[in-house]
Amino acid sequence: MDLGAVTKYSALHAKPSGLILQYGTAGFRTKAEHLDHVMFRMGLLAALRSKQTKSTIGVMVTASHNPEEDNGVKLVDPLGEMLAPSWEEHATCLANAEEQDMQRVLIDISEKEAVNLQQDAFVVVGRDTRPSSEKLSQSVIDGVTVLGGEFHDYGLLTTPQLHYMVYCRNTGSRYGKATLEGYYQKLSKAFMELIKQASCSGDEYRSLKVDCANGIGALKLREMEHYFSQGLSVQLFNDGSKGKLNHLCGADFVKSHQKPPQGMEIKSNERCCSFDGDADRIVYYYHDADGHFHLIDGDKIATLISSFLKELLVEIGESLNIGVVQTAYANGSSTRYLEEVMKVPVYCTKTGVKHLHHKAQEFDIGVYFEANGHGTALFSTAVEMKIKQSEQLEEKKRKAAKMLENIIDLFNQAAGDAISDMLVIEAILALKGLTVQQWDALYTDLPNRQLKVQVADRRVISTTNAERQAVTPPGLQETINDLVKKYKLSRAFVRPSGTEDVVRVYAEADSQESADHLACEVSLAVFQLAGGIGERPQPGF
Ligand code: NG1
Ligand code: ZN
Repeated sequence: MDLGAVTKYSALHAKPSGLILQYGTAGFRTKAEHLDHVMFRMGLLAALRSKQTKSTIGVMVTASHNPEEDNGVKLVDPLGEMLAPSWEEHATCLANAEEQDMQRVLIDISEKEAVNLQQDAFVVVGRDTRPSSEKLSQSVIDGVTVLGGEFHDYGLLTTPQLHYMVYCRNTGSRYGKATLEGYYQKLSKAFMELIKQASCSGDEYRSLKVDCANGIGALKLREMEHYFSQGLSVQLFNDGSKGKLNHLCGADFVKSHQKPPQGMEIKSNERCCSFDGDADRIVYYYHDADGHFHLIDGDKIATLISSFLKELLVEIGESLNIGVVQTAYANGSSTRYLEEVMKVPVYCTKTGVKHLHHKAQEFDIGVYFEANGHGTALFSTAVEMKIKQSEQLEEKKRKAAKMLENIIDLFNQAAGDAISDMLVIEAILALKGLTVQQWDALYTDLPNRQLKVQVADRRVISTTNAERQAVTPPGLQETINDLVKKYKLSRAFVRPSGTEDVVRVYAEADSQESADHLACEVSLAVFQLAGGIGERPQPGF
């Protein structure tokens, strides 16, 4: 390690003194102008991680659904997974080191992790469409090269596409070719093969309106659409030609405001979906004949996908197991439906896809989705073995095995992916002959409300039981329990956000009015017991 060069180049990406940032659920995320030094240092860290794992590491420059002025960075581990926890700590240490301590921190990390500094390093870099992203990704590359690492800059990519590239490169291309062309071909081929089997693929299954959040999803979907246009025609809105990224549009806006995005004309019963700013989340929705808006969120997506996969497993007649993984934000109706009607085991983990991903790996088929639309399905080698042996099976079973094989190919197993989830959903709807209303009618969501509360230090709130109960500050959970008792079919919880400096409050109940009241009362309790700052939460928010 040429420490002299590190010091020299680091000075060109100097850290504003006093700035402290945390590697959170989604990496580092803040105003773009504060991130240059973080990017350079994440380039250094990615090179070290690559040397240690003797594998390609990915670095993605994006702030997902956050405002256009923000940016962020996260590292992608060899199998397309989120960075290992001990390295998240190194990331935080390195990002917060003052200039004069940089050498020491780098040596510390290398020693702790037994990094062979002579080893080659290879890092792939991708970025979203934010104006700040190009320059910031150049800073990442500076960091990689200072440590003698090589790199490939993919330029503009969705986050899941970068995960895919990393996965392909580390599995000797068995999974797919590590190019955009490879990604488009793999997914489109699987999609076209799947829908060939649909008996009822009338016109209504063939078109979909997509709100691209004015982000990278628009560019990539446009590049891809001609690969699958024989099976599905997509109409793109908020494609970035006019509006601002994530502003009044995109999956996060639609989910949290429970209303359609701006810039999209919706006729009754038309199937629509929204991506977020880096295209790793997707939610569906439609307007019914009375003009009412219906949201189909990650929970209902998980329900559709897991019920279809369960049917395929029954068809094959195997005792392979399937499980669904959710977070505390999952609508109570979805959990009840999955457990009681579909008889699928459901597990709850902490917020953040890495937790869900980890749990989902315990099953032969693990379907995981956050309510906000971030998720995928994972398949064990036992499932793949079964498919391989299916040649000897009777016709009907062989067909189910073939579908399963195409679905595995269609899911980007490395990460939740809006494009791949969209194609899976469209294929299932066509195969099952389901309209968007029929899908929506599987169960009725409990009315719910999510709010944010500002507190002086959100760490005063600690939680247990997959974030469903507050342990500190004292008295908060008891207060929440008392408030919840006042409403029917109600539930509420609070947790500190891992990506923003706020406490999140969630409430659901039998009516929207009750959910709104409960959320407001719980917010007030947080404000009073956890050191609220600024304006007191008001009814009516
Ligand atoms: P935080 O800020 O920790 O609530 C949010 C989302 C997560 C996840 C991360 C990463 C909610 C309630 N929270 O986390 O699900 O997507 O961002 O982007 O949607
Ligand atoms: Zn995202």
